[in-house]
Amino acid sequence: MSIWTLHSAAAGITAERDGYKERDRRMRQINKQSTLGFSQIEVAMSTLIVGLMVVTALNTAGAAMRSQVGNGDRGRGMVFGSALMAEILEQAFEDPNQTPVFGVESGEATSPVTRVNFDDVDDYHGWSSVPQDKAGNVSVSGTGLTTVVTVALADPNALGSATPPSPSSVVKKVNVTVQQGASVVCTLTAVVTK
Ligand SMILES: [Ca+2]
Ligand SMILES: [Ca+2]
Repeated sequence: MSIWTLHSAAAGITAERDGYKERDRRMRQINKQSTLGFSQIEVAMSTLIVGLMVVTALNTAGAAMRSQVGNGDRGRGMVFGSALMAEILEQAFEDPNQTPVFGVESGEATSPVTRVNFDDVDDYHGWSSVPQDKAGNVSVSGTGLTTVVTVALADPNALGSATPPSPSSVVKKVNVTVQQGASVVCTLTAVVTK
């Protein structure tokens, strides 16, 4: 083997080794870029997942809080609605002292408006006020609530009807509704007869 041949072989080995080095360098660079890209994707996904978890937790907490507020309003509504209904049911079917009319009779209206002179069931028709007793004392615990009363002659054969086909003069249906703003928190219904 000549010196030239040995030199050429050595040069070939060197070139091949340099080629391997270059390939290794590129592979390391590609791996580094892949690792960097993967890390960025992981961070983005983690941020998204954490964000979704926070939103879900806030929604759940908000729903629980609204439910608690709703239950509290319903409880208060039942207390004031029941008290008002009980007061109405204690009254006479029609005015005991003067010629009965549907609604308040002469001299029963007061200013400021109270129920102090109401003495029959239909005197309460159209009543709408913050919770207060018959004398007009407003209940602090009823803040935010409104009590509304409707009274109407009812058809004993269609008591559930909002527009009774044959209303009787001896049957009255009383509705007491308690509202929180525009939302109804409870409704009580009673039927009274003469
Ligand atoms: Ca009346
Ligand atoms: Ca009356």
